[in-house]
Amino acid sequence: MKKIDLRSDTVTQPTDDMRKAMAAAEVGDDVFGEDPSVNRLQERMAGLLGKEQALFVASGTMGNLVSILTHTRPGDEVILEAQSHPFHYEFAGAAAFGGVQFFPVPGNHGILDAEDVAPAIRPDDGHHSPTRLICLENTHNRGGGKVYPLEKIERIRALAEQHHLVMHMDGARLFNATVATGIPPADYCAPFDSVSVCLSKGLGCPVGSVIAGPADWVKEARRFRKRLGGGMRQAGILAAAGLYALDHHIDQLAEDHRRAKQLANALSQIPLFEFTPSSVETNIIVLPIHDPETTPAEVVSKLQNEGVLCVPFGPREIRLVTHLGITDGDVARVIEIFNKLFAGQT
Ligand code: TLP
Repeated sequence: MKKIDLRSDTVTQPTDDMRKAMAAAEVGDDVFGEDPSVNRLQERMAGLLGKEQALFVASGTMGNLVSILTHTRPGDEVILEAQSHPFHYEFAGAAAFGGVQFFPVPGNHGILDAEDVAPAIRPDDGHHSPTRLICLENTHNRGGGKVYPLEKIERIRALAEQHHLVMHMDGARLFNATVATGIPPADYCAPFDSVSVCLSKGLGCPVGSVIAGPADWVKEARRFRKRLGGGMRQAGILAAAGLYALDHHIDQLAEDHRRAKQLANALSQIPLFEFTPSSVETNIIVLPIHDPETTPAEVVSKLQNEGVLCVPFGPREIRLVTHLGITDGDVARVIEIFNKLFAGQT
């Protein structure tokens, strides 16, 4: 039985053409700054994101960590959304390696307004650790792939400037946001001092993320990357996958979004999972389970027995993610299996 893997957009296999591009990559020692493929990827990403320079890093987690370490000093406070990836899934790296404290603020499906952020900014007095950085996530993973409205980001930026704070975007899925809205990546990144973008999610690369910001900031970030053991050598083999993905895999994200919406429309008709399908804006579906007797683990296990993989995503939810490896036929099959297993259940 063919498995249909909707656990994450991280599960993609590199395509044959991507593997060919990797095999043919020109490489050098990147700790010496001599890997032509890494340098090309960094220059290209800096241009796309509208920043002076960019730096290839091993993962999205490393991208956020290096960025936070570069922006802060031990004892600083970072404002981020309460469901954000660094707060939930990054093993408290900023606290463990940087002595940084998080101030998590609940948003609406992961999206914060300036009015939510303002009360979390510490007064400059003898009682509080200084707020230094605001991190926003676009698209928001635990928010169900929500796209950040640019006006909200710009209002938060104005607030940050009033308080002399810097801003970082966890743009693990930034290209999903740009494809969904038509907003160019550089416009989305302009209100931020730094950004982190993953190549290993919807873009379908096996490994890698890129962070970007001002040249002096990237110089410092390069030191933190090395300190964390992230100075890679002939990393051009990986960067070549990134360059290939920028050419071939950005536009297809629209197909992932179309398939996620089709799936959401069908699943929302099953009473057990009823929800507003228009809330699905990109490639992530967070599906609520209404029956208190049915656990996410049970739903996941029943689906797994039929060859459909997804993950529990909270006490009452499961998550399904479309990606490069999911076809229209897969979506039709998943809908069929959901109906077979759950249509009669409320
Ligand atoms: N997210 C993964 C899991 O860790 C939850 C997933 O399957 O969605 N920022 C965001 C918004 C992310 O969703 C992720 C990965 C990361 C950062 C970290 O990227 P990696 O996995 O490359 O360290």
